[in-house]
Amino acid sequence: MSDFLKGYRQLEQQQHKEYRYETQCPFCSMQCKMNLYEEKIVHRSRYNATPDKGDPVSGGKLCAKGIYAHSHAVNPARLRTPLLRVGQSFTPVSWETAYAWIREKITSIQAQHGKDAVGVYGSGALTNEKAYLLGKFARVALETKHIDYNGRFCMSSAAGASNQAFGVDRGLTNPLSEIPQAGCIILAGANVAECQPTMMPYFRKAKANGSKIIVIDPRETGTSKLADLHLKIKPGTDAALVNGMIKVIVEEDYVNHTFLQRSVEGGPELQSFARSIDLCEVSVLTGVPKEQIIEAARLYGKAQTGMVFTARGVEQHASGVMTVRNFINLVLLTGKIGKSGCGYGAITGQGNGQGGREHGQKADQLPGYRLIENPEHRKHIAEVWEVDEHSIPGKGVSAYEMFEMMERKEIRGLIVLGSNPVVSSPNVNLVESALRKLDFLIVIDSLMSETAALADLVLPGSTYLEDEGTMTNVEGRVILRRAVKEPPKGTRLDWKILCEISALLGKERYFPYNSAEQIFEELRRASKGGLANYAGITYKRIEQKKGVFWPCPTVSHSGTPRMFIDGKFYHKDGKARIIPVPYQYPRETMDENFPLTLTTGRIIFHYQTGVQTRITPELNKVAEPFLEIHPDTAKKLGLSDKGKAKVQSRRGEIILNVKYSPGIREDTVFVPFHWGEEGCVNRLTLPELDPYCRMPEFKACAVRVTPLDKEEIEKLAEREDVNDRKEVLI
Ligand SMILES: Nc1nc2c(c(=O)[nH]1)N[C@H]1C(S)=C(S)[C@@H](COP(=O)(O)OP(=O)(O)OC[C@H]3O[C@@H](n4cnc5c(=O)[nH]c(N)nc54)[C@H](O)[C@@H]3O)O[C@H]1N2
Ligand SMILES: Nc1nc2c(c(=O)[nH]1)N[C@H]1C(S)=C(S)[C@@H](COP(=O)(O)OP(=O)(O)OC[C@H]3O[C@@H](n4cnc5c(=O)[nH]c(N)nc54)[C@H](O)[C@@H]3O)O[C@H]1N2
Ligand code: SF4
Ligand SMILES: [Mo]
Repeated sequence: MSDFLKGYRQLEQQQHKEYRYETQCPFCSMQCKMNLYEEKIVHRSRYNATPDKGDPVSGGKLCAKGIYAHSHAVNPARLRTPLLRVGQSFTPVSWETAYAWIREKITSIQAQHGKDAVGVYGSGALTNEKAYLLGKFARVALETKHIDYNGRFCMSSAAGASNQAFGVDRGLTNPLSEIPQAGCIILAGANVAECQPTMMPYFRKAKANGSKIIVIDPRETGTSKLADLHLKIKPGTDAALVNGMIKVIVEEDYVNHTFLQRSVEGGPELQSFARSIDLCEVSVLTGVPKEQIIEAARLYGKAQTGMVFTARGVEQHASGVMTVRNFINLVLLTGKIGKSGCGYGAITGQGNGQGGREHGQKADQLPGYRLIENPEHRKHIAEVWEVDEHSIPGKGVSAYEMFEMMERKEIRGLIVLGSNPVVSSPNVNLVESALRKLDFLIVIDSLMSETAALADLVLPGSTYLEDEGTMTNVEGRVILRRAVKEPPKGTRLDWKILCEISALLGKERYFPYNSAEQIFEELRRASKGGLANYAGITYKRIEQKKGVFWPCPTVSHSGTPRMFIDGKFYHKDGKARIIPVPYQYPRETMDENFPLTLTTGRIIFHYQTGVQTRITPELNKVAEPFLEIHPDTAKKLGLSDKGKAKVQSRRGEIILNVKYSPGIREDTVFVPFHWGEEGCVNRLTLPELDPYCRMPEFKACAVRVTPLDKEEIEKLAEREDVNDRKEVLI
């Protein structure tokens, strides 16, 4: 060994350090706890994540995304300095320069065009503290009514339906630990195996206990493999399918009459509506054989206990609220709620999909699920915020509608925290155009997302390793994530950035926090008495109890793992609501030009718009955007497996790799939404919005799929060649 090498080895030994961080995965709503080990050798670090065996939620497991989650946070691609656009490119600038620019932009745009000319766009990935702060930042620092967030695209229809039916919206009415006690489980438009992989053992255990599992999905998935009955439904027809099931439940009398009489409004109307349903018609509409509809109804109806879960497959439709209400109708009609192994669950998606929708980053909302237009609610929050009640702006518009306002130049400046709408919004061609029209776009992100790439100013924010705060998981359990690392040099904590911008606008006295915990303490007071009541939750209690379920009104209250015990709901009269749900067709009709239904969703290795997972080689294995299509359909169209196809809707077109999948319906194709630019499926999706909650119709639009013509093949080859050369240069 040379002297140099010997010296280096010695140095390695001297400087070899090992750290263990107790953290949790930043991705999906399971929020699995983990130990992250860092082995530091001279200037290099090696990381290794292992599950926390004591985690009551994940049962001591992690999926691949969790194992590699640290990769995006410690990635060399991490942004390290504010970047200001100069012409077509970015120039690194100091925080002082960035802040001077921000002050000038915000004050001049608001002076010229009014306070509401600046908007804020938040995220269900943010901690409760940041989501709460962002809502306050918009209303108090910017004094704008325009704030909304990516959760609008996520489970807003389930939230709307739960509020209407139960008078409150908590994703799961029961803890996960009760799943194995359910005699029958319905998973509707939910691909748990890929989207919440560590939740699967609960379903496996249920199955081992004899539970019957019904999966409703147009495709075979990892989840449908578990099913005793897989209803391979036509996208967008779930409400009709449920009507068919309700008919059987009413006619064969699996109805819980005592429960209906005591705890539910609307029972008789639904029962008489059910009698008018024609099962043959339902079968034609949904593409599900009549016998299967009857079997599903009997399995669920006869079971002593049962749980119904919905996810984005049934929720991301322009009639999402009513469809979810029909699934809740099933639950209420049979009285399968409020008991062990009996309940309803909208499986939340983002890490803080639940908490993110409770504390004021929605256009119509104040913290604790309060309503911005309710005078009493405004009064309570004004007191906590120490502002004049009248200074709190009114209700703004929903996420997609904000982009429409930008397109019309009614919103002229936007601040984005924790989202990548250029890839995740429906009809992104409009979103891109709208963002380009802005006088300023500020994006706070730790990585250069497609949206950040369009910004005028990018601020390097924080990741889960640096950011302390609470997240409310899929069960409604509030858990605490401690910060384990200092923000890398040049970056700042998101919540500090918001406080600093508030100070620039002369509002520092309303943002006096020194820690995330102080923000949480204020959130507790703000949520007190609200539906999502966190008043009794403290950091200490969360740590002691491994999470506290809301509502938790006082520090002596033990939290609420199961909702609606004894059939008591949150409407004033204590009753739940059921109503007939006449079937509505998907907004876009298939015709000879656009004959196939496109539905969209996820795969296990990527998270959302892929910003955090595409940069991880281990996760980026399925690197190419693809189109899942039935081989018979593909062959009729002249498409070969692994070849290319052009997919066109009435709004745009993209080119994708073909993936034969005998498990998908022949009239349906599926594309994941994890890629931007040319692979972005949201160039095709349509911006039809649900009338109640403004959820877009991500899960059903009409498309045409064709092979590429000669010219397109040549163009693609040219592009791929350029991309290859780019990689060589890098
Ligand atoms: N790997 C991974 N996990 C994730 C995420 C991710 O991006 N990647 N994102 C997280 C987030 S934010 C969310 S919201 C959740 C989403 O979790 P899910 O909602 O489970 O995921 P999706 O793939 O969007 O949709 C679920 C299923 O709905 C089916 N489907 C499509 N259209 C219809 C329809 O009309 N009716 C019915 N019944 N089914 C239909 C699709 O075929 C798909 O299998 O996942 C979370 N977890
Ligand atoms: N076609 C189609 N479109 C969809 C869906 C679908 O099923 N089909 N699903 C919809 C759903 S359910 C969702 S939830 C949305 C998700 O859509 P988005 O929220 O737009 O997607 P993400 O990839 O999660 O974007 C998060 C961005 O914020 C950054 N980020 C994450 N956490 C933090 C943080 O704590 N601080 C800061 N500063 N930055 C952070 C990430 O680096 C990333 O750039 O997409 C929706 N769009
Ligand atoms: S992505 Fe979800 S299931 Fe996977 S490790 Fe992270 S939190 Fe757990
Ligand atoms: Mo989501």
